Parts: sequence; structure tokens; C-alpha cells
Amino acid sequence: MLKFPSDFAWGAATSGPQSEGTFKKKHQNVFDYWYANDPDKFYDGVGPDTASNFFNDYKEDLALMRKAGIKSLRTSIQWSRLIDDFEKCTVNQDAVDFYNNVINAMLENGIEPYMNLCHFDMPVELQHKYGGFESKHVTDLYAGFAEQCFKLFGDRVKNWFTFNEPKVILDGAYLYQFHYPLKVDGPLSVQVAYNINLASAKTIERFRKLYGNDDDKRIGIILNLTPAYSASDSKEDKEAAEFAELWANKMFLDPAILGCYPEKLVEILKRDGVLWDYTQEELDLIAKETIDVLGVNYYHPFRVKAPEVSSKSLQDWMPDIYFDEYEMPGRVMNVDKGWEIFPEALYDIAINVRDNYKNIPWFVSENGMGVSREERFMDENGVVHDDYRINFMKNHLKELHRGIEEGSNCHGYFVWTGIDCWSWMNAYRNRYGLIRDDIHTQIKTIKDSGRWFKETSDNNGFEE
Ligand code: BGP
Repeated sequence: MLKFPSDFAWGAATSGPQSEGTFKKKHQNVFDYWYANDPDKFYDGVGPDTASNFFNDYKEDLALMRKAGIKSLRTSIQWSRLIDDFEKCTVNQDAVDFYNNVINAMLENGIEPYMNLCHFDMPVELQHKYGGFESKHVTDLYAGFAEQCFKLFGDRVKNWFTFNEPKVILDGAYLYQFHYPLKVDGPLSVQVAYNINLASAKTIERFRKLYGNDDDKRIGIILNLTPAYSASDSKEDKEAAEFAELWANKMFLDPAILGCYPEKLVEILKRDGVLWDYTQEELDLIAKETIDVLGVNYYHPFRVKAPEVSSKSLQDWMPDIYFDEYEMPGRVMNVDKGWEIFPEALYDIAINVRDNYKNIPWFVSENGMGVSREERFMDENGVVHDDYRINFMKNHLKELHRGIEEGSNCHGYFVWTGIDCWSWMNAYRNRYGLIRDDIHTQIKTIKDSGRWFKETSDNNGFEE
């Protein structure tokens, strides 16, 4: 049996906007707004209004998740739900009651809460008024919201996260148009990246003012790490991979853990005339307020080759003037999602964190397999027989285990996700859950993967 360390956390991840539904929300986030104005953009026209109905079903949902062996749950508090007035940072009492009830119900079910503060869900008012994280003023408003969360819920929540996947905000909202406001502006994406790192540092500063160095409380960030692999050993391909690694991973990892930006990245951005606007005071804050714990979302690697120079120019600066994506022959694909399946990268991440990032405590904060039309695999009792998902988790856990055996300080595995949830533009096309959600009846049924997860979580390991 492959056994994991005794303090290993077996959990699941979701987010407020993808599970709660918009019930009783006073404000819209960018997705609520985008859907209300352009529903056709969303798969099957399904929006975030009901999601998996967690707002109404949280008690039953949490009990069911516990039955599927989920002993820790990462979700998020929605800024656009909790706060009444964004400038004054006053709270909405219905939302306070809701999140209090959720946290209490988690603890009653023996589920450890891990709370994230931003899962792509900028309040639309702040996006329209200030450009969201394009503005440094919004980084202060964000830290204020975070502080409210610590004060309201910090007596019970020990693990906090400042952001989920900031890189996806850049890709979606500022480069490749899959998040509102659908801008295409490379230089602006560079500034947004900087401002998010700054917002994270400001949030950590508020946290430390409240808790000092209380060992019982930890704050971190969740990054989607996509190790960059070069298509060949040629100098050009390797340079492309080096930039891709800087841009996709180190731009967030380095400030979060080492407190500074990679020199090479700064050099390139400066040379290209797109370096972020910064002050020494801000850099000092980023240097001081580093994280205690890292969450790693891992789905797929990043394979790159040297760019086709002819079609790209410095005039319209985009990060991909430095690389092209590369489709490796023979790669194993999750065809439904279009992502390569490459568990070995999880081992590489483990070793990278061990050797280059102070062997900081970390955990897999998302990993999972999205499959469309899962009713194909459902029996007459509504149980989905999802061996493919069990194999996916096993293969990734084996690689993770190898990294842990070799000294990487990883202490948990959170599957994406517990209950099938709504997803950004994909709505319910790809299902990821250990538990199926029938979106018409809201009946929720544990899949085979949920039974396997329970056994694995109870045994702290599995038979290979
Ligand atoms: C991650 C996000 C999640 C989730 C997941 C699956 O990037 O943090 O919110 O959605 O990807 O992606 P998708 O739902 O688009 O298939």
C-alpha cells in the first residue's frame, strides 16, 4: 500500500462563485454580470445563478462530501457577497450569517475549512469603476475585505489564501478573452500581475497584524503551476521554455516565497518597455510579506518551442512573442477538456519546491479530471462508474508520493472537485466531481471515485 505522511490532508476544492448560486447576493461579480448580459457565451446557456445550489444545500452537501472521504474543503468567500459598500468595507449581515453557518457546518462534519479570498470573482462595480486589479486603489480595498474575513471567521479558519490562480486572471481577462472584461493588452497584463502580487502582500500584512506569528494560523497563495518543457534541446526552444517558466510560474512563485521577482524576467520586461509601475516601498512590502504555505493547482504541463518570429512583433507586446505552444507527438490527452495528462510533472513540481523554494510546506490544492456527458457511464441507480477518474488520481498521487519520499514538504491532496460544480464559460460541460449533481433535480449521488476517495482517505493511502 502507498502510504502518505500521518498529517496528510485529504480534501476537495471548489469556489464560492462555482457552487453557491447567486441567491440573496446584493452585488454581482464579473461572471454574474457577464452572464446576465451575454448568456450565449456560456455553454448551453447555463449561468452561475444556481450553480450546485450550495447556498441552500450546504448542510446536505457537506454531509455527503464527508461520506466521500473529504476531510478538508477549500472554498472561497465572495467579495461581492460579503461586502455591502466596497469603499467603506461594511458587511452584509445575510452573507456573514451564511459563511458562519457554512464554516460551522464544516466543523460539525469533521471537515477542516481552507478559505480562499479571490477565485476570479472581482465585483463588477470595481471592474467598471477602476479596472479591478489594474488599479492599486483596488489592492487596498481588497486587503480591507480580507481583513474583514479574518476578523469575522478567523476564530475557526486556520488556513487562508490570498488568491487562486492569478495567472488565469491574466490569461482570461487581459490576453486570451475567456474572462470578463475580455481585454487583449499584454502590457496591462504585466501591471495586473504586479498589482495582484502587491494585493497579496498587503493582505498578508493585515493577517500578520492580527495574528503575529501564531503557528496555528497560516496564510498562502494558490498557484496553477504548469512546468514548462522545451520541445527540443535546441538553444531557441530552451530559451522559449525559460521565458515560459518565468512568465507562467516564477512571476508569482518568486515574490510569494522568495519575496522578489526573478531578475531575468525584470530585465526582459524592462528591455521591452513593459515593466510594471512600482515603488521601492511596495517592493519592500512584497519582500517582507511572504507566504507560510503554498497551494499548487496542477492539471497539465506547458510544452513550448521557439516562436514563429514572422507573425509576432514587439509592437503589440504579448508574452507569447517569446514562445509557441508545442503539441508533443504521442502525448496522452484528456480529449474532453483538451489538456495533456502528464502526472510526472507533479513530481517535478515537488522537487522544484523542495530545491528552489525553501522546501516550503505545500499541498495540491486542485487536481482532477473533467469529463463531458458523464451520464454515459451512469447505471440505473444514478451511480457514475468513473474508473478513468480513479486512475487519474492514482497516477498523480503516485508521482506526488515519489516527491514526498524524496523529501518534498507536501501535506495534502485536494481533488477538484467534491460535487460537480458550475464552471466559468464551460458551465457544466466538463464534470469533475466525486459526487454527481443532477442540475435539473439537484439530486446528488456519490460516484465510484467518491467511494475510492473515501477508502483512500480513511486508509491514508491506496493499493497500487
Ligand atoms: C481551475 C480553476 C477552477 C476550475 C478548474 C477546471 O483553473 O481554479 O475554478 O474551474 O480549473 O477548469 P474548467 O472548469 O474550466 O474545466
